[in-house]
Amino acid sequence: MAKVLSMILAGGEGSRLYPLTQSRTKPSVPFGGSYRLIDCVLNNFVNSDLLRIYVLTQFKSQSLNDHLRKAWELNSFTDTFIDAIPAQMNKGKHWYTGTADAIYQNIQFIEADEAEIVCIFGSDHIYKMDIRQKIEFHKKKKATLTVSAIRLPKEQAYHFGIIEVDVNGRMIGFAEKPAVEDAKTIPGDPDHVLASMGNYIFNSVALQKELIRDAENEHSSHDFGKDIIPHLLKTEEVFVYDFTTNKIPNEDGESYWRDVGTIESYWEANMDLIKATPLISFYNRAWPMHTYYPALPAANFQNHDDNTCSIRKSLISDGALIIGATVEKSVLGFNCFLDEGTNVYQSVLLGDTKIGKNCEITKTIIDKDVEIADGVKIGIDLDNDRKRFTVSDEGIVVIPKGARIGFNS
Ligand code: ADQ
Ligand code: ADP
Repeated sequence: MAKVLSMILAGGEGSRLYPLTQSRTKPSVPFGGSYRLIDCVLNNFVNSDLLRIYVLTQFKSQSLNDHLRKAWELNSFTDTFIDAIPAQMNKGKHWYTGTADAIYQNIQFIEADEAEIVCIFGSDHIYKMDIRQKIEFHKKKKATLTVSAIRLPKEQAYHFGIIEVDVNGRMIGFAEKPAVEDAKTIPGDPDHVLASMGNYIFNSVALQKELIRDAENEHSSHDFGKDIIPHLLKTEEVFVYDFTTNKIPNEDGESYWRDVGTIESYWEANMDLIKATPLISFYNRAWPMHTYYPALPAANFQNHDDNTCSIRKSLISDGALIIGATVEKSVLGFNCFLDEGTNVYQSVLLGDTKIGKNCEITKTIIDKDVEIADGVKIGIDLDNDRKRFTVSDEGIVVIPKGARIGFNS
């Protein structure tokens, strides 16, 4: 196997996920009860035995640094590391202007490394990928760059890089976030497009050359999707890796990949974990999902007087204390306390949450450290909720971190 160096882009502002990104960068947003978004890509690398990783941070990075230190520090005598690199203005007095600039400003780590292959992956997607299989494909095709792709409905084209490919898998066209009417559909399938998954495998030497060329171009926005890929495909061998061919041990269901860039997609991806047959499973022991587990007692359910606990189709993390409350189709992070007579339905609680008696919480995302008084209703009367909270177009209410709701003072 060729020597591989990996760089994870983890500085995204995540403005469409606001207010969940009010105090933390997007890759650090909690997900699925016990995880942070970045855990998916990190588990992909670790489970692929690729353990030489730089994590590039920029916006609001303290929460992410905390998580990386607690969950992902490698203590090893071997040449393995997962190191966070803060933006350091290595190439002038400006922050990263685009994703390619983020890598260019850290080019010295690539130059100093003897890796033949550099993986550059985004960090805010929910999926499992054996990256070794993608590297194998890249080598077989003798590609300079290999971009992973997935088929998506045409209406979503404006969120993604849209790819055109020839019969051999070679990229022949690329448009970053085109208008839906301009997006090139898959030949013979006018309802679907081939979307870039925002993860790239480069030959190291060609990457360095391209980054320097791009940095010298003052008209470039220094972005992989807008500048590097469209340029490289004209001059180099750029190949498209069909994600559906990637096989995870013990799994043979449909390939699952979600960009969780919006409140709606974030909420839906959480709900996907609790379907009767989850669309993505974190139970595969051949593909363990590592993260940080705080020292907490197991979830505790108690009945109280007339109120019996009822927990259905839900994920409940450690530290929970649920007394005579109902939880249905919901995902609860660490340390949630629910008091008697309260109903939580289709909601995502990020953790350290305290909800009083007889509350009704429906289709609501509650960020960390929120306290809710007795008798509060959220997600029932959306017009009223809009006066106090963020409510997405699809009617999902978001309670910001640290809010205290329904108390007099
Ligand atoms: P987007 O996800 O919209 O599109 P972008 O916002 O640039 O692209 O984020 C890509 C990754 O880089 C994310 O993981 C983000 O956290 C990180 N990032 C963003 N700005 C950063 C910065 N200043 N410093 C460090 N990291 C940063 C991309 C591609 C599309 C593709 C989609 C798939 O450009 O072609 O279809 O991903 O979701
Ligand atoms: P998250 O909500 O993402 O879990 P944490 O609450 O764990 O984030 O905070 C992450 C880091 O940021 C911790 O090191 C914490 O000490 C620090 N932090 C959180 N809130 C503040 C604040 N208001 N001022 C300064 N540091 C803070």
